[in-house]
Amino acid sequence: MGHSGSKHKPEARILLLGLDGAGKSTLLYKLKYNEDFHTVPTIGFNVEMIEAKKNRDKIILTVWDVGGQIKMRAHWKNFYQDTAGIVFVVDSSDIKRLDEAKGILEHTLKSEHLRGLPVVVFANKQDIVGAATVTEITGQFNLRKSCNERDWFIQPCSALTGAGLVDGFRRMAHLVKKTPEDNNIKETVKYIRSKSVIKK
Ligand SMILES: Nc1nc2c(ncn2[C@@H]2O[C@H](COP(=O)(O)OP(=O)(O)O)[C@@H](O)[C@H]2O)c(=O)[nH]1
Ligand SMILES: [Mg+2]
Repeated sequence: MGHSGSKHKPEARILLLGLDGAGKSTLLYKLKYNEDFHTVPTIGFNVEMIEAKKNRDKIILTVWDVGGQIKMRAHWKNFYQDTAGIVFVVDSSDIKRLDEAKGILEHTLKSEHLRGLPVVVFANKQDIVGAATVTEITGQFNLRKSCNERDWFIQPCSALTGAGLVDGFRRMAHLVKKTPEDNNIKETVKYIRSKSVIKK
């Protein structure tokens, strides 16, 4: 999928969040190129555009990976403006960090800018034996309560094999409501540069 032909389709900005190591970069590259990629920790942000169907129309999801490392978390709020949906990636195999991930998601959802936005939680790394299931994560994260004022969905996936990714983003395309006219990728990049939020 190239950038050409995307000009007249609505865009929706999707925030890709999750702890470091959850699999965000792997997921993005897998989606875009449909092949495994050697990934390095995200410095700053990556963005990919995904064309998805929304009912009979097409919608461009611009998926922003703003990095999950502790030093980057303070910058997340700078990306909240004009966001249409949240994708939260969980390393389901890292049982020891599930509570930490839960805390970060809860904290994120409390942000005023993200009020009412749809959430798709990707229960990633399902290819690993012993990974927490969707049912277990839903319970441990208390998702029914923390997401009770928004549309939400939890998608099992493996960013490594690609299983579940398309389904999850399709779901997101259906859930996003806000598609501001002026929310295009060039304006967003300009905005971020002007604020000098993150320098490459
Ligand atoms: N087994 C397995 N490993 C994964 C999966 N997704 C990501 N990883 C690995 O987890 C590590 C962290 O992934 P990365 O995409 O860099 O995480 P990020 O910090 O959230 O961007 C890398 O070694 C990936 O190869 C998955 O679905 N299954
Ligand atoms: Mg990364």
